[in-house]
Amino acid sequence: MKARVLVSLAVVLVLGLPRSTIAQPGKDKKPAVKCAEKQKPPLQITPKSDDREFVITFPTSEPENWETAWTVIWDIENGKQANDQGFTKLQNGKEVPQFNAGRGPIFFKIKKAYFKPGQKADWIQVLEDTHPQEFYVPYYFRGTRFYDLRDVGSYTTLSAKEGGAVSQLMGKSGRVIAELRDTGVAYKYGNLTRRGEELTLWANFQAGNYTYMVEYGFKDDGGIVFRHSPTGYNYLSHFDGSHMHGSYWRIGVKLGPDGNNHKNQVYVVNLPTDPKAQGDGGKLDIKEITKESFHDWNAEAFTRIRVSNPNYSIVPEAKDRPALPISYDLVTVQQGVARHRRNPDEKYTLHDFWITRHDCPQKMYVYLGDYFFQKDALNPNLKSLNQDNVAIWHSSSALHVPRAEDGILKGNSSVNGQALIYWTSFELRPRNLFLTTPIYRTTP
Ligand SMILES: [Cu+2]
Repeated sequence: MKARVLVSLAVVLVLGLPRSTIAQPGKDKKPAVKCAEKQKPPLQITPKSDDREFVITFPTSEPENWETAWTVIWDIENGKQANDQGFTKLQNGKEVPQFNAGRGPIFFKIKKAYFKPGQKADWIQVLEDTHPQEFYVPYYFRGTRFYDLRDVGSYTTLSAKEGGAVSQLMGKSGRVIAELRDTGVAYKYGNLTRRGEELTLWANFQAGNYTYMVEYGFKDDGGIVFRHSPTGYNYLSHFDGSHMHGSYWRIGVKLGPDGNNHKNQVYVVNLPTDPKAQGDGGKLDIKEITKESFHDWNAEAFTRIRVSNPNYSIVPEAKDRPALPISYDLVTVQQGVARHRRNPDEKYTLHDFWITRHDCPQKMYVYLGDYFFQKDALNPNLKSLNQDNVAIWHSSSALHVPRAEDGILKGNSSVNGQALIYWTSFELRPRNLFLTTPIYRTTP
């Protein structure tokens, strides 16, 4: 037994748990493997400070020989900070603050994120002011519904032990964990292969009986993965309480190096669905969005939203084409499309992507319907994007159909179990930020 306990951390990390260490039901009273000591991720953080900015380089196994890097500036903001920033609603001609000034931490923000696609490359800003702006939970077959961010919860404090094997509790308030993750095989052909890495920043929003996990995954290949998941204790302790967990995100994109990141262009990209347009001579349908507008995700067209910087290229021009501007594609991973039409205040759910200027006076996702429509007509005052920076508003939703595994039998209490986490996600994928495959190794 003692020998089992002494299985080295390295072996556990690399190979996973040897089968012989798994406790047999009813045989071992204590866990067979002790919790190994954690490693800290290799973040450059000012020691003993409330530093909310870090740099990480990849691959993390080669700190001298790194190839890509992220600089991330994050924050958790409270109700007063939100009100000071203009999170208001126009009511009878007056701007009414939407958060009680005493509300705790309600926004888990990436204030800025910069990616460096090579040691000699520029730092390229990607994000500016990105956060889940609402968690909306309407129940089906009854009238119950919750605006959990606007009206109810806040981000909770975490414990360092909740982090993975390579993790760190961040900030003075301890509401964020940074965690280094193996993301599996990044590419493979024969013996040319490597595993990918992601620095995940996560927090947990608690609203009464429910909580939401929120994650930002900064990948070694320049991608960013956005994830949300419900968990906690079901509001209704029976099977027929189906409900939607919607996470409504504001994704502020500002693409380019400092000093050259104010001009961006936005496109909606669709694969043509007409077979005639898919043959020889056909091409992707790429339309520039020049005005504040909404767009829908078409499953067959694999709709994505692209942001480009027309003034910054890494891939130079060639004989047969101009230089290729750097871009990021917002690619959504939909389990379904959550449309809510039962209540007049749910207009913001009627489209999948809303594009506004970055300085749009409407900062609340749930009032986007009021911003885009006046009664049922389009707001005539929607602005030209003018190739300025934009905010993309997008939701990721999970339909929760309660089951016995969600701890609802015998009522919702801590002794009976809780709803397991299940994720919704979407990604920002880099496009033409590299001259070749990121972190490619020709010698395995
Ligand atoms: Cu649920």
